[in-house]
Amino acid sequence: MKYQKFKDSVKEAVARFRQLDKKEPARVIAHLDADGIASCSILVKVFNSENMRYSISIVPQLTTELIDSFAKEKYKNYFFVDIGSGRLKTIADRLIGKNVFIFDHHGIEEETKNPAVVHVNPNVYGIDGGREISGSGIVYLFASELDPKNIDLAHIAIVGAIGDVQEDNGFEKLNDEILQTAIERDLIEVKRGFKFFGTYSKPIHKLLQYCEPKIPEIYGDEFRTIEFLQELGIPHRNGYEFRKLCDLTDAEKKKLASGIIIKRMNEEKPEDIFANNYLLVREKGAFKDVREFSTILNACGRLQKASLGIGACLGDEKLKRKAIENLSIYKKEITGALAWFNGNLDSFIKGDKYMIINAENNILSTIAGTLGSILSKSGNYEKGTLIMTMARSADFTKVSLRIVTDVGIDLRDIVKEITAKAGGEAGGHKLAAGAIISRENEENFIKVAEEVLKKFTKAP
Ligand SMILES: [Mn+2]
Repeated sequence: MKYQKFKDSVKEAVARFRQLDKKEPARVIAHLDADGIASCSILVKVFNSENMRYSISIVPQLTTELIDSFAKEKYKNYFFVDIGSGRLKTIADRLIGKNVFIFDHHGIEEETKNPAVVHVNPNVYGIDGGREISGSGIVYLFASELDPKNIDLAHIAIVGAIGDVQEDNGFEKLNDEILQTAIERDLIEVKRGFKFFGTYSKPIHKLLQYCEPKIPEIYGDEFRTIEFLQELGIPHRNGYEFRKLCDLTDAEKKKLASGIIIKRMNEEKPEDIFANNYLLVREKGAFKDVREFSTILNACGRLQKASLGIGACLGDEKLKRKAIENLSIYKKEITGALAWFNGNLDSFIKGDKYMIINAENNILSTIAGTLGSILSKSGNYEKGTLIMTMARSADFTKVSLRIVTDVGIDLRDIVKEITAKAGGEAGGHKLAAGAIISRENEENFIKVAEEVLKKFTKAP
């Protein structure tokens, strides 16, 4: 029943879309992560086939100020993808006289009665938008309802869902339906294989040296990694070229798997090195593996090169190459952010189970959250530790909050409590929340944040 209602809302959106004057250019606002860019790409494909013009903005979060600036623009038709529900009422109240479409799977601010707003969100019907479908999944359902030829974009929705970490040994419900369609259409194949990242892009010894989960004894040591491969009888080179994990024969992969499991014998789950690999049938290289594809999109969004990511989703070979180059720039940014962090350990605010890091202009504001995520997974902090990172963009300061393993605390509640007292606008969800504040407010915000973080981490 709830699925039927949700799908009816998609049909309703299609009916409303058909009534639009297609000569009017569309205004698209998307979230800057992989799912946002994937959502945007599907919509662009729709606009292209309808001969519609469009203008795109990729944003980290929707502040009231930003919504007001969109409202002032002369467009008539607005599309918010993978973003918008968290500000539903504000958008509805401020984009007066506009047609507004919101395709989102995030939590909803407050329902609106404004009939000019078409809101498609599974959470409205009690479907879990965190697990069952991504923003790009919703845009895909819309696109394929509008024109069945768009069913051939099903794989893009899976790239978005993987980007939003909705895969866990397979997909649930709506995502799984989309995956099955992608398999039937020969767009994706699912193979059980190593869970390591970089099968199609990294030299095998580089991959194993730093892979997750780690391989004891060889971790971080290039020489011992090559030695390990030699002992297994697996050449890491073919002539002058380094081999990749995807180049290994099945027999070599089996030898490698048992070699790794033996090295991991003292770990909790030595054999925890396999996962489903989602492979795009028509792609090769770094775009073959959906996880690598979504990482590239994420990098494009965070370096303000979303157009490269959109081009890659639409199959433009030149933009794909540029998108890969962009990934290495992104990796350098992250390496730089970690180096800055490690060089300034004494300058952070550290509490019993919280830490506040204000990077100011030392890292990109778009990777403040990434730094927090990496630190929270580093194994260097106690379970339940709250990590708040801050960094400046040209016009605001971005705040991100992460936690070391999920202990049931809702990070969005914490950020909301801080912004209620200190100002700024909160966003995000349970395990990755954030805020946008003014630069002048940093000092005051940190003071309030410290009290609130203290309160949330106090032993009961
Ligand atoms: Mn999303």
